[in-house]
Amino acid sequence: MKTRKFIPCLCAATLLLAGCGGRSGEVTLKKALKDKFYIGTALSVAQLTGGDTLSERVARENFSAIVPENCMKSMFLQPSEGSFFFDEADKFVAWGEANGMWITGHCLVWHSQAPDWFCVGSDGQNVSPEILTQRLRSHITAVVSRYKGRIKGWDVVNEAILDDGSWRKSKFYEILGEEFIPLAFQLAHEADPDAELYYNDYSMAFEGKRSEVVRLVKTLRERGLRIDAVGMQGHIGMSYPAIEEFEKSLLAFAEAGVKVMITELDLTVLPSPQPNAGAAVEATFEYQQALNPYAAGLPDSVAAAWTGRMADFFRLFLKHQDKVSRVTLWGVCDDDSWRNDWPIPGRVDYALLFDRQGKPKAVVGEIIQSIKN
Ligand code: 9MR
Repeated sequence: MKTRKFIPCLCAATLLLAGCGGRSGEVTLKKALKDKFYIGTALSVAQLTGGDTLSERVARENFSAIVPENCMKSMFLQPSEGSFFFDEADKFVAWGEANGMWITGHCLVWHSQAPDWFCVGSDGQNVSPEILTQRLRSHITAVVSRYKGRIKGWDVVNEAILDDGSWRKSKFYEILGEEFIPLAFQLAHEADPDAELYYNDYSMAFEGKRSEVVRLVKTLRERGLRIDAVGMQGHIGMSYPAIEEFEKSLLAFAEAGVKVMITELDLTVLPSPQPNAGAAVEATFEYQQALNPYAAGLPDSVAAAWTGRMADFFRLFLKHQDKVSRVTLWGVCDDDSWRNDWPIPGRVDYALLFDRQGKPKAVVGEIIQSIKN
């Protein structure tokens, strides 16, 4: 079971808003946003198995959509070739159904958290295009058809394009070139023709990435393949990205003919040697005390700046609610966030909408109020 760190809360606004936590009859985030877009959260295995009842309750009461933080990645679903492990994913889907959630699957094809066997043979060499095609077919078909009609949308391919618009030289790319993406979309569609299909990536505000993702969407559509939305991961910081650049990308993707989803939203307050790294998992740094400034609590001034920036992003999503189909936070309460351990392990961050006691932060009240007005 996760041990929650108690951090004195210095933010008076949070106390004032403690009433918005989701007790029956109160206006919660999901009620307020009901006619706008889904408001989602990533859930981890601890929340599925009763090890974290606080986050489970907060998720149930405040969110209308869920995505698995880790348990549907290929290294967990198919750790060795042909042997699937669905126990946790099954629990995740059952929990989502029992609680009336829109369920997204994450993610079918990703260079990270993929098992070694997927792309490499026993000789240590890349497998042939034919073998990789067959492995993609059996993985995607098994996973998507297992949850046919229950998982409503899939992150089919995750993080294939780099910030400058060039392609990530993943094993999938080395073996199949750009064709691995259309192939994955085609296989997912064959396995569940009703499921929505998405391309998902971070740092989408970069111009190079924006144009290449637009090209990708257009190519898929020209080839008659289904793609419903682009997922803009929202791993943002206090100084990055410029909200105008984020908006340009949102509009460019919508213009290309798909919906936009903000898929992995979290706003770090912590300093970073590489603030605009997005979610590049390889960008990690050693712990230094000086880079963990809020371990004992978040000063009011910093909390207010955080609230302002998160509110600005939500204002943007609401402004474009005709284009945005879902906004998903990457975790429920601050303690859950991967941001506490990336890009520097062992820090105390405040990246999500609910604090370590499961209380909604000031911004939640602001979002609800702005919709009421
Ligand atoms: O939050 C996830 C974390 O628990 C894992 O250790 C990490 C492994 O790379 O993946 C995290 O989730 C990632 C998501 O699946 C894809 N976009 C970036 C997210 C943060 O790294």
